[in-house]
Order: sequence, then structure tokens, then C-alpha cells
Amino acid sequence: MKKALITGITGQDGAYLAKLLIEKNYKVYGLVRRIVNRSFKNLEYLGVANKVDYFDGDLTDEASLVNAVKKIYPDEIYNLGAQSFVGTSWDQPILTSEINAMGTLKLLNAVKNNCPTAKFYQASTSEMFGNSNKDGLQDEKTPFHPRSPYAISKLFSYWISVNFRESFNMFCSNGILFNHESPIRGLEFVSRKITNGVAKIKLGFSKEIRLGNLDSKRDWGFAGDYVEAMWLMLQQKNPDDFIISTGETHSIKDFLKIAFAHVGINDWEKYVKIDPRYKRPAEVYTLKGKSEKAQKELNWLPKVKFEELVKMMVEEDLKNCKK
Ligand code: NAP
Ligand code: F7E
Repeated sequence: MKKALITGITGQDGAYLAKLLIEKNYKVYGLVRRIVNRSFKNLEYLGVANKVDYFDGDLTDEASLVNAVKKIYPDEIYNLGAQSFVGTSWDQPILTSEINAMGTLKLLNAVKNNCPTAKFYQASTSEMFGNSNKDGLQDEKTPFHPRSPYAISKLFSYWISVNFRESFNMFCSNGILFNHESPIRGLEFVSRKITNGVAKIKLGFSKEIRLGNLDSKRDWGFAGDYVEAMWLMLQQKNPDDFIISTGETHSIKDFLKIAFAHVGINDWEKYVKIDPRYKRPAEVYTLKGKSEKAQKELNWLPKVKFEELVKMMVEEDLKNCKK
């Protein structure tokens, strides 16, 4: 039985990946932080909370990482743990860097010194492109130009993973994933903020949604499809870096229109207020990824289309709000 260690297992992707690996008969270990209100709700939602072995640890604490990799001796490591909210990274740039950048380095060091044969997946991001080639498609060769402390921290983790591959011959692969969402997406991200807000408005619990820049565009896919790509990357003979995206881009306005229309509201503008608090000091305007390499080499394709994703999220939020 293969053993996998997932950091960030309590997050959106961690939960979907744990489910996928358990279905593939892996023994799954999850690194969890020692915080007061620990939540396993995403894993519970997917029915796998009691099928995972949990290890106390934190990406900022190298000793706990060494302890975990020594004791588990995993075949595969998925480094998904992060301060992942772009907005917060301007308020807490140092913490963001400690977790995302130095945390990745600490984990890689722990792997190099204690279980160097483990295959390592690094959760890299389309945010590293910033506004680079914003009128075209971003692919593995598009130059990076990060626009937030989050993106900069992730650029470090991307390059340090490449460097451990090139320096120590370790199996380190970067998945450069474009935005991916689901019914368990954190409530602060724009997709879930909208679907949760729409459900509350429809059911009479709320009157408006307050948002920032409605013109930015994202290449949105479904998290369940994207964790398959993570696994596929670690099943290859050689480590490499891959773009994972749908190749379509939509604005926040498109998202709003579909989400409101799904509950029978066509004049969505009436319910949306622009709030400068949600505007960012530097915006990434348009992201659209070319995932041809993953399609060819991993035989990976996204299954859930944009409209289906929005409707799935609204439906789940209607159920949540009724509860
Ligand atoms: P998420 O829902 O925000 O989950 C983040 C996870 O990281 C949580 O389990 C969190 O644990 C954990 N974490 C935070 N600080 C930690 C620390 N100091 N030590 C250990 N764990 C810590 O993120 P996600 O959407 O699943 O994304 C997964 C990864 O992919 C992240 O690295 C993100 O940056 C990256 N990514 C995401 C997307 C996307 O669209 N979702 C796209 C590209 C890349 P707690 O429960 O304790 O807070
Ligand atoms: O913002 C705009 C905002 O926070 C999307 C993370 O998973 O994907 C995610 O980062 C867009 C931005 O995601 C609000 O300005 C408008 O243009 O949902 P988001 P993100 O910043 O793209 C990447 C790939 C990651 O790697 C990250 O970890 O929506 N926007 N009004 C708003 N965004 C939020 N959150 N809230 C608003 O009120």
C-alpha cells in the first residue's frame, strides 16, 4: 500500500486529494496545525475525515516536518499547505512568506535528509504570472511577474522545488494550477462569496453582496478535477512542471450573472455593492491557461465546465443555508 503525506489536508484541495488517494487505496497522512478551533469539515463533507491518519505539524516548524517525514516515510508528498488568500498577503506578507516560501524549503530539506526517494508535489499557482501575457494564454514558458506578496512567496517555492530537482536529483514537480473552486471553497474567495451570498439573498437572509473589482477575469475549474492532475504528475517517470487550467476565462460579472440567474434573479446589479475594501493594491486582471502539455503528457482533461461549476456551488449553498 502506497503512503502519501498531504500538507494542507484540511483545506479545499487537501480534502479532495485525500478522497482521491483513499479511493486509490493509499494510506493517507495529513499534517494538521495545533490551533484552537481545528476544523475537519471539508474532509467530513467528502466522507473521509476518519480515514486519514493525522500528524501534528506546521510548515513554519522544521522539527515537526522532520518528525512527520521520518515517522511516515511517505512514497508521495503533496505540499498544499499555505496562507492561500491573496488579499491577506498584503496585510501579513511576512507570515505568508514564512509559510509558503520558507515552509516549502523546510519541508524539502526534511525530505532530502530523511526520505529523499519520496516524490514531491508543489502547489504552484497562476498568480505567479500576474499580468504577463494577459491578452493571450499563459503556458509553462510564459515569464513570471508576480503582483502580490502571495505570488512572490509562491514563486520562491516554485523555484526552490525546481532547484532541489536539479541539485539533488529529487522527484519534485510543480503543478501551476489556475483558480479552482468547489462547494467547499473558503468563504473569502470571490466564487464562494458570490454563491453563498446569492443563496442568502434568495432565501431572504441577506440583501446584498459587497465586492471589489468586478472586471478581473479568471480561468475557473473544479477542484475535484484538478487534484487528479496532482496525482498524475507524481505517477510520471520523470518530474516536471505542468499548467493545469480550462483554457477559458470569465469575469466576476459573468460569474454573478450565472449565479443569480440560477435562482431566478436576472437584475443582479441591484444586489451587488462595490466596496473599496475588497479592491487590491495591485490587481491581476486576466488569467487564461494553456494546459496542452498536461493534456498530452498526463492525459488529463478538465471535466466540469464553468456554468456547471457555478450552478453546483449555488445549489450546495442553498442547501447549507436552509440547514
Ligand atoms: P486552502 O483551502 O486555503 O487550504 C490551505 C491549507 O493550508 C489549510 O489546510 C491550512 O490549514 C493549511 N495551512 C495554512 N497554514 C499552514 C501552516 N503554517 N502549516 C501547515 N498548514 C498550513 O487552499 P486550497 O484552495 O486548498 O489550495 C491548496 C494549495 O494550492 C495552496 O498552497 C494554494 O496556495 C495553492 N493553489 C490554490 C489554487 C486554488 O485556486 N484553490 C490555485 C493555485 C494554487 P488550517 O485548516 O489549519 O488553516
Ligand atoms: O479573487 C476579485 C479579486 O480571491 C479572484 C487563490 O486560490 O486563486 C486564488 O486567488 C478575483 C480577484 O482568488 C472580490 O480582486 C472582486 O481579481 O477569489 P479570489 P485569486 O486572488 O485569484 C489563485 C490561483 C491562488 O493561487 C490563490 O491561492 O476576484 N474580487 N471582489 C474579489 N475577490 C475576493 N476574494 N473578494 C471580493 O470581494
